[in-house]
Amino acid sequence: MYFQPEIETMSHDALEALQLERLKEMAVYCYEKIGFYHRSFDEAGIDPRSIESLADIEKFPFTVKQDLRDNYPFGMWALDKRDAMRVHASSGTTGQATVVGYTRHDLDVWGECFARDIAYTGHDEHAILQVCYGYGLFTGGLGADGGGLAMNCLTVPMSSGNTKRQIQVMKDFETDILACTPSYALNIADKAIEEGYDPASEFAVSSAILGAEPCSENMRHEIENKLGVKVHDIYGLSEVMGPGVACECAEQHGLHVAEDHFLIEILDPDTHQPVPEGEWGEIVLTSLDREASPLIRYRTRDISRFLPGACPCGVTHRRIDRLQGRTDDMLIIRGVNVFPSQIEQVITEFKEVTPHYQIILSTKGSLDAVELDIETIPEFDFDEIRQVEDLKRRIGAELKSNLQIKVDLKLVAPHDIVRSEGKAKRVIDNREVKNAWEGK
Ligand code: DLL
Repeated sequence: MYFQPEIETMSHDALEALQLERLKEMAVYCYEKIGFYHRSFDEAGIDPRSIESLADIEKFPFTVKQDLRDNYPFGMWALDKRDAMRVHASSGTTGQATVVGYTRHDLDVWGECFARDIAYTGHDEHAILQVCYGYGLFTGGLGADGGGLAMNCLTVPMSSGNTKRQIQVMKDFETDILACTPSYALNIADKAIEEGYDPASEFAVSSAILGAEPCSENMRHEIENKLGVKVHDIYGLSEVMGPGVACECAEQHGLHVAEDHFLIEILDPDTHQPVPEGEWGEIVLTSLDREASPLIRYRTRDISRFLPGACPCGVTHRRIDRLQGRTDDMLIIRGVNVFPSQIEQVITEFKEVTPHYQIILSTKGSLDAVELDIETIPEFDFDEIRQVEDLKRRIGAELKSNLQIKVDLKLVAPHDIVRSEGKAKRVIDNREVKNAWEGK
């Protein structure tokens, strides 16, 4: 299913020609309208009018989150703030917030991108879309909402939280598509089951557009089974555009990048050279038609890889794999690099535990220590000491053999770990020196 077949299925040559045309205009636009880019292109000795091929993008300097912070709030915008129509911002929990703008054109593009993702689920304008991403400066709620508007489908603007009500609405309104984070989808599913429903057979919901955080294959299956939905992973980020930069089609094998609006590179984070197709690297994105706050070569810190070959769904835009994590989420446990999503994949193999877990980092003496708390299922009997020790041993052995890591494992009772209504907090960092394990 396509929303804009003429764009989504265009030949790769035609797509590249479109990208080149847009890139040429965008480079000049940024140079002329944004002081930051004027200076940075001059410093790098780049003439924005010299672009001849898409590969010329490699000559341009990167933009990083700190650049947006240094130019807080509106210093990276290409127009006067009063000429934009919407502002979004990152939460700023790890530093100064980054502020981005959208004109009507930018909002239309965003709506189209999300509407393509709705079409990938097989639904059309008759669908009922329940948005349980948070509404506000976070891009999840309004981004999905804009997609519903563009698709012309009935949109239920729930925002996140009030899980009991989400379930009631999902049932009574006969929601077809749920849009929220994977951890919140699982939370909703568990709560519905606790209330005595079997959402898979009793609710109309058949698709879920889930993103904003990594989700292991096992957790995804659990959501699919409990809710009776097909999960479509969706990617986006406040700085570049909210949800809709890339999304999974019905094949559920990789996320098609909206390549008519974004030029994507996947680079080795150390050498900054493109990685070969199929190898993991950092996603770097360039806006091709953003008016309010375009970015050139934005280093996302997100890790993915290009999937080779044509997709059977017919969409010609390239696919990236589901994100492995972020370079700055990567933990180095006694010299071994590991992402929380890899730990999740291992622990969710065990039927005695749930996908609710937390990694707690602390300082012991002069060393960093890692505790992994995992919640058990309600039927698990903590009085059976041998059973508890045996499960800990088996999970520990699996972590060791799959990821070569050794952690201090704690099994905790159901509901000991706070449930997420948005992005789950998987890592709690209580270390004295926090950046000791920071990724590349
Ligand atoms: O999370 C935008 C969004 C909202 C995407 C709703 C999808 C759905 P930020 O809060 O700026 O924006 O966080 C962006 O979240 O750089 C990734 O590290 C992570 N992220 C986003 N989508 C995915 C995904 C929104 N599908 C950061 N899988 C990004 C894994 C994701 N991580």
